[in-house]
Amino acid sequence: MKIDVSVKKKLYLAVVRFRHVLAARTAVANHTPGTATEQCVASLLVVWLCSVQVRPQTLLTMNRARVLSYMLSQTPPGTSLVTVRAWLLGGKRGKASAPPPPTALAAEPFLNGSSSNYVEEMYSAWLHDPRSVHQSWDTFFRNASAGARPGEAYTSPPSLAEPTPHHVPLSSIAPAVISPAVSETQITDKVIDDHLAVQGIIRAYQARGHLIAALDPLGIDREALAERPPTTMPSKIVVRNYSNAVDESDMERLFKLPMSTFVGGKETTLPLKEIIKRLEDAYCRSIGVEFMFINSLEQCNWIRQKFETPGIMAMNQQDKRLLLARLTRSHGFEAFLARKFSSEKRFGLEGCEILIPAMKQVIDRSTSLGVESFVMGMPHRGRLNVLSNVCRKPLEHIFTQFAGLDAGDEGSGDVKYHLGTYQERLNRVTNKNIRLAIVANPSHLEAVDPVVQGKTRAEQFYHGDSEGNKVLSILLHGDAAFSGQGIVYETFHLSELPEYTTHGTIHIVVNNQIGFTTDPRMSRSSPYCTDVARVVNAPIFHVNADDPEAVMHVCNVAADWRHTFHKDVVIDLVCYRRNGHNEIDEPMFTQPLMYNRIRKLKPVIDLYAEKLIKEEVVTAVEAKEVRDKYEKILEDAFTAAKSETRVFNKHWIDSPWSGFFEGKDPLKASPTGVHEDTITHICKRFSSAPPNASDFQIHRGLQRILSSRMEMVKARTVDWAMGEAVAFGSLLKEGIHVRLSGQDVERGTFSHRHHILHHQKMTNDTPVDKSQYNTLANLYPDQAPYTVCNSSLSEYAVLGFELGFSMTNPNALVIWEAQFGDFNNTAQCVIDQFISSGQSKWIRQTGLVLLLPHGLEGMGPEHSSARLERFLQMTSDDPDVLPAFSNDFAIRQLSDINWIVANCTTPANLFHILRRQIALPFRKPLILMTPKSLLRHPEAKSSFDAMLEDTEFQRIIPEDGPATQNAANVKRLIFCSGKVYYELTAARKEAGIEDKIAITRVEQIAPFPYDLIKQECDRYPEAELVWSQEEHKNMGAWSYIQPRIATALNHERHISKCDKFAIDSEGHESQSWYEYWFPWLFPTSSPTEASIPTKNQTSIVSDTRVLRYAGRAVSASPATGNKMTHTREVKQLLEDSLAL
Ligand SMILES: Cc1ncc(C[n+]2csc(CCOP(=O)(O)OP(=O)(O)O)c2C)c(N)n1
Ligand SMILES: [Mg+2]
Repeated sequence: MKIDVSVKKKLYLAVVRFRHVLAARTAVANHTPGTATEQCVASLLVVWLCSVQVRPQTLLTMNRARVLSYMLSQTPPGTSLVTVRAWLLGGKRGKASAPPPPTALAAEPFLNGSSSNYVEEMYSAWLHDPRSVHQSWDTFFRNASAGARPGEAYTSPPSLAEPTPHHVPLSSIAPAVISPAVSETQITDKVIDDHLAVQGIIRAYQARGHLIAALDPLGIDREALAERPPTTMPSKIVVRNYSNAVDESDMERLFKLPMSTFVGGKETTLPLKEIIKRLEDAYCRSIGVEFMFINSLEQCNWIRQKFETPGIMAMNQQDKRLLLARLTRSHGFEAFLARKFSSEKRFGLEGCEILIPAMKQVIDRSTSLGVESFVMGMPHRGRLNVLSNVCRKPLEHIFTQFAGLDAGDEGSGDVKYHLGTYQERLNRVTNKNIRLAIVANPSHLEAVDPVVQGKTRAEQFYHGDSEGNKVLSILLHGDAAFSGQGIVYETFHLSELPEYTTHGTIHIVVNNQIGFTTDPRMSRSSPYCTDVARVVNAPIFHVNADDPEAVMHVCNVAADWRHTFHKDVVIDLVCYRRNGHNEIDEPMFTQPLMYNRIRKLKPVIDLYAEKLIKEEVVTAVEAKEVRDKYEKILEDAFTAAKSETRVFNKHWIDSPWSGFFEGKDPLKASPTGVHEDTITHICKRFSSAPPNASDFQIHRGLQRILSSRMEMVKARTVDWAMGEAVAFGSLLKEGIHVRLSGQDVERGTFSHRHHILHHQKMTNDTPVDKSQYNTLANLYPDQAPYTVCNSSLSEYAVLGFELGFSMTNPNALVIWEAQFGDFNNTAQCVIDQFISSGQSKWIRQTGLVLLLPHGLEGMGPEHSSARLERFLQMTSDDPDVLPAFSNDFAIRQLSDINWIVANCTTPANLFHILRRQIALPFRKPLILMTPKSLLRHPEAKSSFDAMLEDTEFQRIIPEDGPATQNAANVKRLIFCSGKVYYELTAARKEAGIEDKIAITRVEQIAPFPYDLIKQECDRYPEAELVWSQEEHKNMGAWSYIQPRIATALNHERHISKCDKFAIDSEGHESQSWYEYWFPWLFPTSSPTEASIPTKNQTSIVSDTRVLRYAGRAVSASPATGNKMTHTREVKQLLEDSLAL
């Protein structure tokens, strides 16, 4: 006979729907008669016991409310919980009148007319395969076939969830109470109550066992299990009220184990004493597991199984020996540095030496599960040890960092405990090649987290690793920083977002229970430093760092978890800090008690070696041999390092791009203009509905936008959005991946972009917007992918993420757009510590673009200023030095500067500057002020002509009106940048003075276009020079422009290339990045006298012309909040600029 699988499925679903009945069982055990929910609970219980009576079809069509009311309707009117319970149990409790004794019909209530079809289905299925039906049916049909009399064949289902291997007949656990032939409706109240209590105890251990786990090697944190008097009774801290439900006399009683525990192994019943012992072993020894807040039952069960299964933590001898060897190295490294460089800061790992074996275990395990690349971020603590013993960075490179040597190449460098590295090596345990990167980071704790995530995501993206099976991020944290820094929270919130997920990060906290001089009582309000991870349902494994084998176990589980569920997980290494914050600090000043304890503690290497010697896993001689061998390796490297005379920043690059620079002229950019056909094709697609337009309903307003775009195509013009789209589209055509990320970027804050079209028709199946069309992703069949993604409402994490993304592949245009420019200030750390200074500190390049809406539009103090002045202030070009003018002036400037700051006024210039990011033979961050009102300004449009092949980015846009015909008589030359240009030209036109005033736009502000500005000034020899800006005088570009225009006009100084790079103490020129990558283009030569600049090379040739400021006065606030004042200020600005 054929089984109808849908019946099986439906029954299962029905059963699952009633999972909450389990809760009812607990409620019954704990109930207070007369509560409001009593009726419901009673009903649930009825349905639980009689669930098979309900037709699955009926159940499947009912929502939760209906299920409840249905249940209520099944309950005899006026029945109280006590009554129902008494009725069900056949007991005498409760004052309500007892229900009638069970009859045959009452015992088998499902055998009624309305369920006959269903029963038949079940019976057919059972005949075919008894395992295909629920256990209760199986029992029923078995008993009935064996000739049981009516009323005796039915046994109530043991559980409403999936059948469990733990199922045992109740008769076996309560033999004194019932005989096998007796129905369980006759089980006593006590049996039920006690079982429910034991279930509660089990659950309590799972949820709260960590509260008494012996996690703290110092033992100052809490009353750990180890310190409690030995007893078989469960701890009240863990089981709370359940401790009253059982007493010593219950300890030897057998209890059936529920399916929610794995402590039984193959056993289905255990004495209570043994259950408690096993739970304490699993949850209250050296490991404290926090996971019961996770919403997924599957995930909770997975974790239970990983910690509860008897013997699961056992380790074989070989692994123990490996662990000892790794601990030996970790300890030996710190001890060696302490001896050799006793007065140097190194932020050693002493007190948490287990970190090294822990990381290696995570890496080994993950490698065996298929991971090939690890991207890591970490703070100062133990960093050198990790670099050496986890990444296998040559020891010589590390030791030379202590030697105070000169830099042998480009870059200002960084302190040794911030540097990154990239290593490829063979993982000896798995015999697989792996890549390991530690991302360089600033002192700012946790700031590197999102950068690591972005880099990881990019590696996954470019390797086609859509599930994160090959690339894994590991983030290390300090306890104080993990709980204190908001960026941790922001980063966690990226973890499950489709375009930002790295498919699970393994977090390891070096929880030394102190941050600098502040202990947890003063540094956080949460019970654990790891609580932040709970927001993403990440399991948290606290572990005593002095129990190395327990640590290895959680590392394995963490790696397996990440592999199985692709979700974040936290390992909290509870340890101590043997020294002060750094090796020179005195910790007794502030933590005398803690440090008194610490001084009495043996290092973990000694503890573990003693343990293994006692277990006869190693001998004392063998343990010593391992130590001596490593000591020799260290000594040899130390001797070799002594012969080094320079340190090289290039040894510390975390994201090498060697292939990118090969064969390129370092000072030659590719053209940025494109063929007209390309422009037309992209513009047409950008102006059209999806190809399957008939099935895809576009919003009416959007249809209008698309039609007006098509009109522009006919007129061969583009507006801002279209200029941007052509830049993106043409890069995509050339195989360049484009990624645009930020808040609401898909539509655009100002509703101008609309890169994702949404199908407007809703169906019942798609209650949420699901049908979307990404136009730019569908321009050419062989184009590169286009990613446009609305981000979480974070600037710090998202900008950090995009920076990390951009570091991975130089052949990608990665863009972060701020909702309004001023919001970049909450990402200030990324801007200051990474973007503006990253290349200098870590010789790491990035072409990341920041789009920052900027401009005073009368919208008030917020949303007006992207703080242009700050970016300009951090620009690394010298205001007093005029670089030599040459054919490659513009690109040399770009190469030398730390970033590019621009404010474009035409879509064509936007198009070119975006494409130039990729056309350059190197990568520089681009800080772009972007407009708001210009997005729709009728004049802020460009012709296709301005984007064709022979065109390029215009660093300045000179005056091209009547004033150019009359240059010698022009009275004033106004320089300006950004949208104020359009206000100035309109006012000038109105005043009829277009021939008297020339207006030149400075589009690229930094590096400053000295050459072109000087040309402009020379073109209008009689003109007064004015800088006009809409920002207040102490803001905007004025402070940057003023000294540079002065330098352009009044100073001439020939500066040789080497002036931009360090000259060492012997007068040798150090290498620039491009000399490093392109040595054949720069043959080494001894510096001549002429090429070594001196301070006296400046010569003043003229000081007759000065630049006047026209604009708003200084202000503390970026813009007024008053409309009238705004209008007045604009009027004043225009008058100051234009009045002759
Ligand atoms: C954002 C930031 N604020 C302050 C500091 C200064 N600081 C450096 S280490 C440290 C203590 C860090 O404690 P913890 O995170 O527990 O790491 P540990 O040093 O204990 O390993 C502080 C406050 C910093 N580096 N970064
Ligand atoms: Mg700490």
